[in-house]
Amino acid sequence: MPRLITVAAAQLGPIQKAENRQSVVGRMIALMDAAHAQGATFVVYPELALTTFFPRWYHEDRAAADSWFEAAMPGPATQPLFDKAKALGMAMSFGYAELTPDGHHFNTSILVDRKGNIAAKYRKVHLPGHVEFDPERTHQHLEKRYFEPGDLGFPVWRFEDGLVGMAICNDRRWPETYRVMGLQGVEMVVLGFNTPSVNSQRAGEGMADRLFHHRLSVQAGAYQNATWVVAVAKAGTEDGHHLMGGTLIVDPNGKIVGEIDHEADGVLVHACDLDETRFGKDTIFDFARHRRVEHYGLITERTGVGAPLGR
Ligand code: CDT
Repeated sequence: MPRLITVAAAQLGPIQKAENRQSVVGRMIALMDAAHAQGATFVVYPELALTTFFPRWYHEDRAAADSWFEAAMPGPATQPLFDKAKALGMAMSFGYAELTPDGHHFNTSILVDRKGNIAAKYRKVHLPGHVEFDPERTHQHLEKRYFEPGDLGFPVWRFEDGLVGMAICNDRRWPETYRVMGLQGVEMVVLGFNTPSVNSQRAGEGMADRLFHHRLSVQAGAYQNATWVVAVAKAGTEDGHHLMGGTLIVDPNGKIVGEIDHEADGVLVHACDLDETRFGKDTIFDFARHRRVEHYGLITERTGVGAPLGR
């Protein structure tokens, strides 16, 4: 019997600054209905799914940005999403800006089980961007201003019928993200992203390069750790700022099994056989047999580049 998770990558089209949570949750519920109609039992939404990608907007007063954050999950606006998931018996994952009771701010995603209970939480570790307004950039990317780095690491959970981990957007570019989960036997990584289609510090780097780096990172992470990866975009133009899209599902062999080629709300459904992870995990990426940790010390000893170890 194959161990199947029929997953829906539920891409959101643009969310304008003026669109409220109730409206976005309505769109997410419509996507859940579409996913359910296509046989999915697990629906994955993007990073910061409930609002526009607000880190592009500078608030001089840091506290003014708190209006983008959720102090409770579920809260009044998101409760209907949880109710719908429970009614349909759907598991889900989505990202949101988390404000903790003691005043901490994180870029967070959660796993919610088929009964509507939060089963797991992840807080984005690799925050891109900058703290202060940067006039040199074509657009701002103020994640380092509004969020603290995640404090929960990269755990993997027994979820649905497999071992599932989470990452968020920029995390997908870092091999450490996948390897820490790979060392826990991860079989499916779910991640949401908001990627501007232009590099704010390199105007010539447009959408083709951005999509190339996105696919390269996700496919490499999947292959090198023999895991499924479900990567879900927020896409399209938000108040004049374009997000590139590129929602895709990658198999444990590193191959793209499906991709969304538009910038609107839409679902990509795939029945992922978790046992397909076995071949890679038992052969070329059998970590216990092949890894040489005695040579990997620099990975945790150094953050940045230091002196070469050779002559
Ligand atoms: N949301 C997010 O992490 N976006 C980044 C943009 C990097 S450019 C500052 C990404 O890795 O796609």
